[in-house]
Amino acid sequence: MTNFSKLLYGQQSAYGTIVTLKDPAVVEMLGYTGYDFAIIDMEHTTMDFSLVEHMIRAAKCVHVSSVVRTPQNDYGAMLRVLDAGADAIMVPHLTTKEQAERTVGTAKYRPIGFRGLDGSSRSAQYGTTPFLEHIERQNKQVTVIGMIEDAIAISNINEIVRVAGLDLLFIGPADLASSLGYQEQFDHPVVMEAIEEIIKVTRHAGLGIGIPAFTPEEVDKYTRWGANFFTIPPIDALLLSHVLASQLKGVKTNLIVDR
Ligand code: 3PY
Ligand code: MG
Repeated sequence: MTNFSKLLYGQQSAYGTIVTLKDPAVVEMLGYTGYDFAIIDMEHTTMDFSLVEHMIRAAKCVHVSSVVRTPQNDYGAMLRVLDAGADAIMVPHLTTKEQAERTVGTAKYRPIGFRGLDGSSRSAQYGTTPFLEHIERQNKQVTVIGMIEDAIAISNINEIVRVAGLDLLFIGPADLASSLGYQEQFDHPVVMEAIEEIIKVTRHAGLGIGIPAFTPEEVDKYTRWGANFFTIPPIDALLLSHVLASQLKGVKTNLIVDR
C-alpha cells in the first residue's frame, strides 16, 4: 500500500501499473504480487463507475492504494470516484495552475475546497463514520495527482507545483513526446530533457513525481533524477500482449525445430 505522505518526503518509492483490463482480479494480482498502487483507468477505457467501485473495493482487500485516472478534469467524475472510496484521483492533461486549483478544490471539503458533501457514501463507510470525522479524514487522506503530458504544461510547471494541495505529478511520456513534436520517440534528447526538467522542478517543490517505466534501468535513471512513483510495466494490457506474443513465438519456433 502506498504511504503517500512518506512518498512526498522522498523516503520511499512506490510501484504500480495502469489497469485497463476490466476485471478487479487484475487489481488483486497487483496486491498478491507486492505492488503498492493500481491506477484504475477511466481515461482510455470504457470502464463505468460501478466497475470502478468494484476495482477500488478489490484494491482495499489486498492493501493496494487505489488511484483513479478520470476521463478529464471533470467535477462530477472526480466526486463520484472519491465518494466510491478512491485513495487518489489522477487528472490527465493538467496544463495550468487554475486547473490544478480546481482539481484540489474538487477533491477537498471546505474550508480547503468545495467538494460536495455526502455522509452516506462508500468513502464515509455508508454513514457509519461520524460526518465531521469523515470530512477531516478525507481532507487529510485523499491524494491529488495531476498528469503533465503537454508542452504547454512545461511552460507552466513552476506555477503548477506551487498549488497548495497538489500532492504528486505523473508524467505521460506518450502525449508529452507527441506534443513536443516527437511522436513515439520517447528517448529523443528533447523529450528526455523535458522529462528530467519536470522531475527536478517537481521534486524540488516537495511533491511526489511519477512516470511509467519499461525496465528496471529506466526506474534507476528516473530515480536518480528524483522520481519516486513508477508504473512498471506501464500498462497491464501491454504486458499481457507482449507475453502472449512471445509465448506463441516460442511455441511456433519450437515446432519448426521439432520438425
Ligand atoms: C501518456 O504517456 O501519455 C500517458 O497518459 C501514460 O499513461
Ligand atoms: Mg496521456
